[in-house]
Amino acid sequence: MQKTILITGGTSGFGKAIAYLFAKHGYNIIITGRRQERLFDIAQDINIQFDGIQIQTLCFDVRDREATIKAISNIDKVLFPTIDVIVNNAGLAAGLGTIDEGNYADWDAMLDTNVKGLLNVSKEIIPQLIAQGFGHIINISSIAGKTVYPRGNVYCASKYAVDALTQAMRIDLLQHSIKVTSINPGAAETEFSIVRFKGDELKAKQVYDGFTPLNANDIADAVYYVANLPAHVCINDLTITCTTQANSHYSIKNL
Ligand code: NDP
Ligand code: 8X3
Repeated sequence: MQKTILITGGTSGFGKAIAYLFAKHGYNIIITGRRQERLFDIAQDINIQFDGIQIQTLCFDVRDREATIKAISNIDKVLFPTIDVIVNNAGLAAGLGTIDEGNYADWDAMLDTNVKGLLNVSKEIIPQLIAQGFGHIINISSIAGKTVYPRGNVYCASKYAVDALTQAMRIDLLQHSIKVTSINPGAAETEFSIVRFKGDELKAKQVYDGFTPLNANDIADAVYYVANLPAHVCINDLTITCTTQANSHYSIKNL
């Protein structure tokens, strides 16, 4: 039977690349995001490029619990009888400043999206995984969830929470044969820094000056690898950086 992957944050960056890669390999795709037009365009393009797969788009904000419940309940059970893989990818950093410079709106956006949004989606999907007796939850954390870096404060805290939740989910879902994996990327050039710097594209570009960062396809490849191992094998935790970045502190730019 054809497998299905649900990817949150499928309108850009990692999520979009994951959708294309899994579609290329014959998975049915469910992508979510807030930007309806992008969801529509991506679904249309995937349908044109890849024959024989089903695709559904769900437009909602993961911070909105009621909208999340409604959207997940709208998944077409006939087209998608199983959910084999879910990638909790929707997330963001908002701002980069010392703790005294932070603002409540940015803190809420990061914690509500990266932590509570991940929980909202997971809570709505996990019953189906339990009923199936299999499934794989892949949480996109970050190297920021492994080591705190200057001015990263609340973003790092949100990713430390993702790391803790990944470990906790793995324990709680062991009895149901559900795999839980954390993928922890280092610097990757997507829309991430444009969002972090609130549309300042020049500032975003400067983050990647002087080295070759990861790109979205690198992370999609890793997700595909961990999602397609034998049933008895689970990669628990995978940290990936570009060759010129050792961790949150050390890269070729600051040696
Ligand atoms: P992008 O900004 O390119 O993509 C983020 C995605 O998340 C978009 O599809 C966006 O969709 C979605 N999203 C954001 N907020 C919400 C929300 N409230 N509700 C629903 N969807 C939302 O960034 P990346 O692809 O780089 O980021 C993906 C994940 O990877 C994030 O969790 C990020 O923290 C993490 N990460 C990124 C790294 C990097 O350097 N790029 C490194 C390590 C981790 P839309 O706007 O349409 O809602
Ligand atoms: C995104 C990568 O290094 O900006 O999680 O935290 S970093």
